[in-house]
Amino acid sequence: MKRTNRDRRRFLKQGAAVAGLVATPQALELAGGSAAAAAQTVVDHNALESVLYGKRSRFVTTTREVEGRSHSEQTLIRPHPHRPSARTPLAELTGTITPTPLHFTTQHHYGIPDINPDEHTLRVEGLVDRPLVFTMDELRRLPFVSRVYFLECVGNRPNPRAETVTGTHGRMGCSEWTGVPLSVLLDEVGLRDAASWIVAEAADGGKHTKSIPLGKALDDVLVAYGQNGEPVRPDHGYPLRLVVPGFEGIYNVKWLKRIKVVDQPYLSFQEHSRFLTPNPKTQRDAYDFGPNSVITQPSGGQELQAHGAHVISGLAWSGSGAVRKVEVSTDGGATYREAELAGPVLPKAHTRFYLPWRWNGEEAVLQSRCLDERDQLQPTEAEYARYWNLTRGQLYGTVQSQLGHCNWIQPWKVGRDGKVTNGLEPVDVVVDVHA
Ligand SMILES: Nc1nc2c(c(=O)[nH]1)N[C@H]1C(S)=C(S)[C@@H](COP(=O)(O)O)O[C@H]1N2
Ligand SMILES: [Mo]
Repeated sequence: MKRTNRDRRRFLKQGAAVAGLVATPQALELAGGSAAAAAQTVVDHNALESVLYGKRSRFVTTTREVEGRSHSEQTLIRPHPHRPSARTPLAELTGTITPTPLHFTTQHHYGIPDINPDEHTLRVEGLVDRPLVFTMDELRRLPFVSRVYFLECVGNRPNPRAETVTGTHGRMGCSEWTGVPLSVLLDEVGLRDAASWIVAEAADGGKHTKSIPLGKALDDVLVAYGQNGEPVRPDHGYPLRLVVPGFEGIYNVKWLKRIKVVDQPYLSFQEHSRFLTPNPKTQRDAYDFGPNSVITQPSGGQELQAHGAHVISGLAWSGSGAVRKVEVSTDGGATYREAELAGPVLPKAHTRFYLPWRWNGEEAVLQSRCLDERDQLQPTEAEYARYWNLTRGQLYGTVQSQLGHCNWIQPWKVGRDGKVTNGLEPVDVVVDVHA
């Protein structure tokens, strides 16, 4: 296998040299690989192009994972077959920051607009004293902050039918966001007394629109133009997006063009009764994601190569603040041990945890649970179902956006052969928000 690859690479190099051209798609096809995979093999790290904009090693081929069957079955409307959404390959990542090109992306039906920042403006109006229109240049001249926050789609859910952690939790990422606190802009325009909500609107074809309580808007919401040190990329909202820390991803309006200050939530297309009427059972948690965690290593689809020393590692986060503690079980939740937190523990951000573990070759069920700074503990599937009075059939047969925040524990089972599989009891049907 290795030899074949090397032969292919030599073929590609020679072919390109003889023709004096970059390998054509036909040549790549001839070489037997997919165009994308083969293109990886001709990266010259000393080429000016590679030096101008860094390239990764050709031995690193991790990509996002395009949202499932919607794209093979073109008749399904959601999401649009030619405007793919994609998940973060969580098992391949280290640390807490999601590399921007691997950060999951969701664009519903309308695709990614190509916006010229010189022509883009943000209008702030409604129940204000001085409605204002900001150009990108004007926004960049205002006070700004850089903050690390996770961004998670409500579509994430432990899932007995998913084979990997990308399948269960790949609709999330964590970035350092840079931008103007929305409170600064609202201060500039001056709020009228009746102001109690804001409505944020996008410049995409679908005018993605979300209502956000004013208290949140004045708290920690950012109007962001930077992600991980560079401009927000087109798939994440270039040139401007809202970052609404700890809230569901859908609030984080990309390609932001208008903020209207209002006195009640607007029932836009993206709204849902659950977003607008806080559930008395959860009170202030109606918007914030609760405590959550998942083991990424080892996780579904991986294989332990040897008995002995391993490290169990994963991510923990909470929309309500910082992670206080993560515990890991290797016996399906019968006993837990406290994990180490490996690095910065920031509010509403991914926190990396690990626990050294010796695998003795026996079956093991690995799972983690997160306790957040408000002493909220991540529930098991049974605890979650009991609390909401749902059967397992309802847990997995209800679309996530109606169910709420699906933060119950996802176990992974290690077999005697070292293979890691899903540790949840099987179910026949899982209804998915993107299916
Ligand atoms: N304009 C616009 N903003 C949007 C969306 C969209 O379709 N259009 N999708 C929302 C949803 S459902 C999610 S989960 C996040 C995803 O952000 P990302 O693509 O940067 O990961 O963007 C939100 N903001
Ligand atoms: Mo989402």
